[in-house]
Amino acid sequence: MANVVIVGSQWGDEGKGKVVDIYTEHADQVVRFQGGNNAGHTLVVGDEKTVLHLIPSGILHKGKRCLIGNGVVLDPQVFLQEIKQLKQKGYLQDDSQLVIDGNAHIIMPYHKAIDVAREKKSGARKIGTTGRGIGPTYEDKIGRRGIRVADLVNPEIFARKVKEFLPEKNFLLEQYLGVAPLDETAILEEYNAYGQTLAKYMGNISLLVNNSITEGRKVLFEGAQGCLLDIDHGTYPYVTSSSTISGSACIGAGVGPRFLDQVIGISKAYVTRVGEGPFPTELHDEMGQKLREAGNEFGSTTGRPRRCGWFDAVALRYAVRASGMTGLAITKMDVLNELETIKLCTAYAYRGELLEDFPNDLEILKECTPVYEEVEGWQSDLCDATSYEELPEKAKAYLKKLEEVSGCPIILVSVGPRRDQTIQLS
Ligand code: 2SA
Ligand code: GDP
Ligand code: MG
Repeated sequence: MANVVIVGSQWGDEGKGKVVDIYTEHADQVVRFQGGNNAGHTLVVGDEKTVLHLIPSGILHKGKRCLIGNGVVLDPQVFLQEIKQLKQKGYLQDDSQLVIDGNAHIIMPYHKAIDVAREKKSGARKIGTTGRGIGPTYEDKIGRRGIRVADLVNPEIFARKVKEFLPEKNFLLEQYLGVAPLDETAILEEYNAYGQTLAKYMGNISLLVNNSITEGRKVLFEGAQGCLLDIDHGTYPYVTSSSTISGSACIGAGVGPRFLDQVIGISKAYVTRVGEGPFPTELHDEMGQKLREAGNEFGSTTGRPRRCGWFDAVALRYAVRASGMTGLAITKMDVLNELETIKLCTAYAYRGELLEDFPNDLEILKECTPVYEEVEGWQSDLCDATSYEELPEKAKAYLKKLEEVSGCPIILVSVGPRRDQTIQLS
């Protein structure tokens, strides 16, 4: 296997965690390069379910190095808690398996407080964030007033930065957002303790990744959220605050684009979205409810019910283009098992026009309605299928159709949450 970037090709929760876990077998290192603990990546091995928010989804494989790149924003409390839980389950017995880049930015208590208070104040205009402080942390990174992992592990620098930044944050919290200010001493005490525990995991990810590639070892880059949540290419402002497309792997891990060989986009056999923002194929009826129940569509981080809708080829073609996808993994085929007929959107209708390309103007997207094709369902259980040949003809026909309308080859099909419920086509 080559160096592979895995990204979500919808609005997140496509099953990236599961696919990364499977591909880890062929890789030496797995790197997260953007986002933070807004992500929830679920792995199911046998009967054991693990939900990861920060630590790369390769961590269940002994001896595979898991790296958190400079592009990630890190909540140290969540990071340490995740380490503890993995160790309790018998994973991560060797601490050198996990490395976090010194330049990754720290999510501070004021970032979380600002995120939550801003959403509350926005009322109906809210984004529907996870409330984990992601946006405010990236704002400070770009504004050059961030605190990085390397600062956190150095108590002097950390104290100087907190003293410098906290008054402005408290002013915003108290005077504009109307919530309680935060106490400097309490922050220093809590975060100094995190810094000490975390120090042993700090390293230089760009160096580790590039050395590995130069030595001919393979690297898997694990994206979080999905292409349509990208800060530049997504449905702005209803997006996350990082770049979620494949190119982000270069920036968030410090590696040149010439080393990225393949880009695998993960897509459900239908679509979900959590949070606000336009979603042309959303189903507000019983069918939407049915998909939510059959697919257990609830946020892996917040538990929020996910909005559900039919497969959207217009959005997928856009994601394939923006990320330069070389292959698709189609997940959750089994969720459609019982349906008599299945719809898929192949174009949008907009003021009497037919749009085949995803509009990059949100005002247009908001008015788009889906143009559907309808196909017959297979109405049988796919959960135990272990090869493409075993799939019912109608399931194969649906996959062929998805391939045709997305313009990208399907290389993996997932028929259940477990690791073994996976069919690899190439
Ligand atoms: P944020 O918190 O600033 O990143 O939120 C901004 C938007 O990004 C969406 N977002 C997500 N969408 C899908 N899944 C995500 N992870 C969790 C999961 C979500 C959960 O795995 O289920 O548990 O609710 C994720 N993270 C961010 C978010 O909904 C906003 O639309
Ligand atoms: P991620 O953020 O892209 O890693 O996805 P999440 O973990 O947030 O959400 C995907 C959910 O679908 C998780 O609960 C997975 O266990 C589950 N899942 C993944 N693939 C399949 C599949 O093929 N079938 C079913 N039924 N569930 C799946
Ligand atoms: Mg998720």
